Amino acid sequence: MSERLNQLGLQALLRQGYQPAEGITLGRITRQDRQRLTVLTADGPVRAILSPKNRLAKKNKILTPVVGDWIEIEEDTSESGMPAVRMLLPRFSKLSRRAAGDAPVEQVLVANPDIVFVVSGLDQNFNPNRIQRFLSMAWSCGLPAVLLLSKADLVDGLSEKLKLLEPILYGTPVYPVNMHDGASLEAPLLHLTTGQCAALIGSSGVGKSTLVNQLLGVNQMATQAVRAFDDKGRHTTTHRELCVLPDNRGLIIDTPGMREAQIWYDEDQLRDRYQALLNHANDCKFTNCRHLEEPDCAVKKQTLINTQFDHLWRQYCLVAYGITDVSDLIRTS
Ligand SMILES: Nc1nc2c(ncn2[C@@H]2O[C@H](COP(=O)(O)OP(=O)(O)OP(=O)(O)O)[C@@H](O)[C@H]2O)c(=O)[nH]1
Ligand SMILES: [Mg+2]
Ligand SMILES: [Zn+2]
Repeated sequence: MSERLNQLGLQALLRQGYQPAEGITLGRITRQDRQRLTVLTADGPVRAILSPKNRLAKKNKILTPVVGDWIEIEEDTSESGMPAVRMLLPRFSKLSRRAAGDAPVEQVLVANPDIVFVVSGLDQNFNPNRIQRFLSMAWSCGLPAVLLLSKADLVDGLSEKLKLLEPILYGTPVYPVNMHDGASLEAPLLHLTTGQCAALIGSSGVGKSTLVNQLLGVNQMATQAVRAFDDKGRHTTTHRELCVLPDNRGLIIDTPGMREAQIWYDEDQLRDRYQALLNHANDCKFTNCRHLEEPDCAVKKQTLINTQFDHLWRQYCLVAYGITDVSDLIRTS
């Protein structure tokens, strides 16, 4: 398969056992505008459409491709002059949130990310509760997170702010950065390599698109100065877009600023993930052990101390044992 597809992360797909059939056009969605998709293939970018057939499937929730998805596209372009999506390939990860509204509905924001870069400003935007919710959004999808604190060039008192974050980080790497200064972005970029994909999330105006442009070396994403009198920003970016970084440094997906981090919990996924740990529950000292702060807890012993996943495990316990209301985690900022 082509070098280009490897840069897009093909290896992860092959590792899952996917074998492209002869003559198939394979690609990764970089942008979606309603029914129209931009897809990167071995031959470069092409435009494709969700055909009526796809839309029917979409109604039955079989097919809802999003940015980051791998798809196969038809050769035939007779329908609209554009090839249609032939098949959506299985995802190996996804970043989801709880969709707006009362019913618990999953909204997949980004397909197949390897890591989440949570971006937060060190200026007025700085808010440990909000940062915690953005981190939880990644963790609850089983994804590792890295925290980028932007606008380090504009603010004082960094060490006090870092101290405030200590209790919520659980081993999350933190990088104070200036999005306009490439050198300050070198360290966080080490979390990405060829074919690996980072999804950016954070409030509006924190510098997600500025980061992407800095890494690309061109102004591909529109950016806009935050209004001087508040820190709300203007939601400059309105679509998600997957960008290929130069020099094989990986992939990054820009997203629109989020006003609130609505956490999506896939109970089944979490239960599967930790079933192996629960198998040790019989060895806990107390038969009614909740695997939180109890002494001689065999389950806790199995988890890695002080890591992001340990934190996720604790949150799972909180939910599974009904100690607190999940809505605490879903609450808006
Ligand atoms: N001085 C300084 N300015 C920054 C930094 N990061 C971003 N900015 C500025 O902040 C403003 C907003 O940046 P954007 O990149 O548009 O923010 P965004 O997160 O993409 O916002 P949305 O698209 O609305 O979600 C721009 O004027 C940037 O130049 C930084 O680290 N230092
Ligand atoms: Mg933006
Ligand atoms: Zn226990």
